[in-house]
Amino acid sequence: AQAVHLADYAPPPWLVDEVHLVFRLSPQATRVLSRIRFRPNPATEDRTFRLDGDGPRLVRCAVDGAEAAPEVREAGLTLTPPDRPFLFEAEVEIDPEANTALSGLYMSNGMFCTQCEAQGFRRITFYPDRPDVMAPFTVRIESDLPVLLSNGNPGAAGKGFAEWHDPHPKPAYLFALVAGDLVPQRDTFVTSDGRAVDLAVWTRPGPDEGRCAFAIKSLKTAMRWDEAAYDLAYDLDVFNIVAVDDFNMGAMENKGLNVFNSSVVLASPATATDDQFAVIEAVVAHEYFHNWTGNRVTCRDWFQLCLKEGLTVFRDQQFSEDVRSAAVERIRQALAMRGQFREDAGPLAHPVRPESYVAVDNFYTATVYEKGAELVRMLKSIVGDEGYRDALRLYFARHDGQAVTIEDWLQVFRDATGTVPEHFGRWYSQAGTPRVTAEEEWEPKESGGGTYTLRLAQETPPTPGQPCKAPMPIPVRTGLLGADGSELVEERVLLLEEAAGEWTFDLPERPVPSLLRGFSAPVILRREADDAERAFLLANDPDPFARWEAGRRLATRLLCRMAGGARADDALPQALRALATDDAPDPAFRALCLALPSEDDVAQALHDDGAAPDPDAVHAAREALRLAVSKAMEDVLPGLRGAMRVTAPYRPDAEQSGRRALWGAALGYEALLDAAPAQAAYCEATNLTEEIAALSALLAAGHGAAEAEDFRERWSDERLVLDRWFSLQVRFAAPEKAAGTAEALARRPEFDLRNPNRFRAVFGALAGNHAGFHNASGAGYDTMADWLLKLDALNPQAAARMSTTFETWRRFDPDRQARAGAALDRILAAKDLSPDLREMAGRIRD
Ligand code: DPP
Ligand code: ZN
Repeated sequence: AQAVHLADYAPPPWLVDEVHLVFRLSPQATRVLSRIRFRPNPATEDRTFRLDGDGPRLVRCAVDGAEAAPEVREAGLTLTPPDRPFLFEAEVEIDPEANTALSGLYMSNGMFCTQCEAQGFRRITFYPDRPDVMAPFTVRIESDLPVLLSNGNPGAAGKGFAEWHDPHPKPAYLFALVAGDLVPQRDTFVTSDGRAVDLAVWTRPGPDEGRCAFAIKSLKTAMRWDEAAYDLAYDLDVFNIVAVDDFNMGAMENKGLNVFNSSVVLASPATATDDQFAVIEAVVAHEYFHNWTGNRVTCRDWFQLCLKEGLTVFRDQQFSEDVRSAAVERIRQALAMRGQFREDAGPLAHPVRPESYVAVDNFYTATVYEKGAELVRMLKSIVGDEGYRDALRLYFARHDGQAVTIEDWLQVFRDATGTVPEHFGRWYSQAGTPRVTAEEEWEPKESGGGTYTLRLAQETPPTPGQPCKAPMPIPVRTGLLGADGSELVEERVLLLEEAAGEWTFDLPERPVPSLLRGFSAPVILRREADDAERAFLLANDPDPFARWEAGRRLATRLLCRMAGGARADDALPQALRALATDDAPDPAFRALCLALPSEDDVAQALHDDGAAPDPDAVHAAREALRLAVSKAMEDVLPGLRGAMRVTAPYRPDAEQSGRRALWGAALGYEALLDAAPAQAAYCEATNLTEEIAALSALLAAGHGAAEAEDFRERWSDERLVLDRWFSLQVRFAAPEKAAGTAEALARRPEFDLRNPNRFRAVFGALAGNHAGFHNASGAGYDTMADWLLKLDALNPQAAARMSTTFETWRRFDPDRQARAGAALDRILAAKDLSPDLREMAGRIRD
């Protein structure tokens, strides 16, 4: 497989005016008949006619009704086209049942379904499978299955067939088809301009039918929100969502027919946790928001993926901030960005807009999604709310129905606001996390008070292929606090545009600076600060993110010292105790503060300091600190748990889930001292959130074997809940046992290599067991490599994605590096390795 480069982009020689598809469904031999109207693209002289096609067997083909004999090679079809618009017709055969890659048309539990992003459509039939070719689609599905769905609005239907018409021109990656024995949960939404839209969430008959209410409610909330916040209304008569068990990603925004991994759509209090409800709400909104940001305005090519994903993630973040707690959501987003920082710090670092790829599916990353969203957020903070609103209005007015680029996106901001910093585009082209260092100076005045100078400087470390970086505009939201915690000046956004900048303030007293409030830029702030100052900010900063971050830094520094042999000191445990018992902050916020940084975070911090982290020492340090916090809070934990216990009927909203989160955090600390409360909580649990919190508390404290067995037996028929059991087994296994546990679980009859959720449950958890995966024996690396290879033979995309578990291997000591390197070499040497996994393992190994 060859690399594709952004610089090589050329417009499509042929455009498509109309697509007509007929599907004669059959599990092993589906026939697809296509009629495609092509016309020469006036924007180019090139008339090469080549259609992508990866797997379909060509049965016959015609040009303007006359039989044609195209050349069909592995990756496509070519023929000599007439020099005018023409009708291309083809009949192909495909085998959905043999499609274990879950890309294109495949079977899941007897249901036909599709996944076409990014390049699945070419596995269905021959087509110019690139996002800048957009066309209206008409689809006829022939099958005896009771429910036959595709994009757009329903047309004629009868015994054994159904027709669909999607009037909105779309790229092939947004095509979808679903057929099966499905049941709908229906609702109606009336748009702001008075059109009724039929909504439905489709599941298999059975218990899943009762688990759609929350998704439908979330969908309606999202539809209303997009009208109010962005003035964007829905544009078809129907909106369908289908839950599918075997799915590579979270969900897919196909026009009018979203297909969802069942784990992000189905929920009931007994079978989903609060966190899962929150994810469902966000993902339903995300996919819905794509209807405008992605579908109506799409990407010119896959290098522009962040154009739709960064913007749509930002929009779903805004939505969650509005319907939940903005402060808590922002902290969660910052936590997600730690994963992006990790990516930026390792061999897989790439710009938000990459410049080359082998398998585009390997670029559905934290950098494109999460950092992409941060760039939109920064733009908004730089141009202001009004400027942002004007820019987005212009974006849709100018580009509706088009496939565009990041240049088009930035131009819209320039034209609408005139104020976009010159070098903002570097954020899209330069990889790596900028380091911002802050230095300050205080010059007292004789008249009292003094002059405070704040100097900021930026530097971005080299990343693969990018040794030198230029400065980027960085908005640093800043507050200056007095000794009593009050704000000495009004909060300001300092825009650091050059390598260094300086700001002065006349102040009545020397301030404590609160920098990067609200996580105003995706950078790492470097500032010499002592623990006392961090403790002060943790106690006093009015900005919730900065407050949380101060506690986080305090804990990370302490854990780094402890990993080097120091003992736990009392400052952090006492600060957490004070916070836990302070009734003023939101319980969800307090729960987030009580969660210690992960072992991976600590390892990364040590690595940033130039040390090779010892995973066992990091693990031991974190365990010791958890125990120290428990002891410092011993007398307040039962009271806290009692106060936070929710007795009202279950609601998955921010208020109740925040209380349950703090309840669970207290229970977790308590379990380290006494298992009885968690054992009782497990027995008394009235919902899955409490059940999992209690079970996790027990397992994390070295108990819970009987409860885990009970959990497995009770939930053996519930695929999604059983995933949690698989995951907990590995996550809480002792480091030396983690790899063996994962291996044993993968050999159980309930383990199904064809189900990506189950694979992630086991092997995602193995990677999440930091000391287990990086165990000195190398067993974690070996087991991961074994199973990635097994998975790769069936599902290359899923295997390639999971291989990112190796991305931190260079952090560790030479012995571990040798073992991880050997595991990667074994992957790279495997016969019939997919291009997907080869690209990833190769980039990681280099
Ligand atoms: N486009 C999907 C999403 O992120 C992923 N395929 O919504
Ligand atoms: Zn998306």
